[in-house]
Amino acid sequence: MLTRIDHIGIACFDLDKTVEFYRATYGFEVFHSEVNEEQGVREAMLKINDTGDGGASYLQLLEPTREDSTVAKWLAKNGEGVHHIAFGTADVDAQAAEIKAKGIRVLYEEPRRGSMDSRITFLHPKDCGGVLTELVTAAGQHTEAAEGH
Ligand code: MC0
Repeated sequence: MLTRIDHIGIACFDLDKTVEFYRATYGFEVFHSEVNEEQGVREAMLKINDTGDGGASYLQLLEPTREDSTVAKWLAKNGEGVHHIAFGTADVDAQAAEIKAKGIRVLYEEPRRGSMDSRITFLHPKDCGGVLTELVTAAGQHTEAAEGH
């Protein structure tokens, strides 16, 4: 089951400047920041609210760390803006399998490491109405309900 919008990923050229925009305009503060070398991004998570499933919803601001990263490629083509949407689930493996069985391309064979030690995978935007879609299980959110998988 998908139980929350985990985050909305927003691609930007200058992370510090974008963080400042969200702080000055809306009052959102950085909850967490990190570099994810595998994904080629430096990112800031701005927490919006906790959610009823034990998780939370965030804005995820993304700056590329290298020119061959997916975000750099996307920025060169589209400029700054919404890059992807992420749905939260207690069991990313089961969700990915279920969605794959519907004929939608799941980009990773096995979920990879996402922000704050979450486990993530992506669905191909061409199979999702033009929206790059991520599935996320937050660290510590892999519940008993998911133990069967
Ligand atoms: C590419 N396309 C998109 C898109 N990226 N459409 C909507 N939203 C996006 N973000 C479209 C392109 O416009 C193109 O359409 C087609 O998909 C193929 O794209 P491409 O530019 O030729 O690039 P590919 O095929 O090499 O790669 C696209 C793909 C890739 C989605 C497979 O970007 C990918 O693997 N993304 C998942 C990983 C990722 O994005 N990581 C960064 C966030 P046309 O019509 O021109 O053919 S990391 C993150 O978010 C982590 C840290 C976290 O949440 O914790």
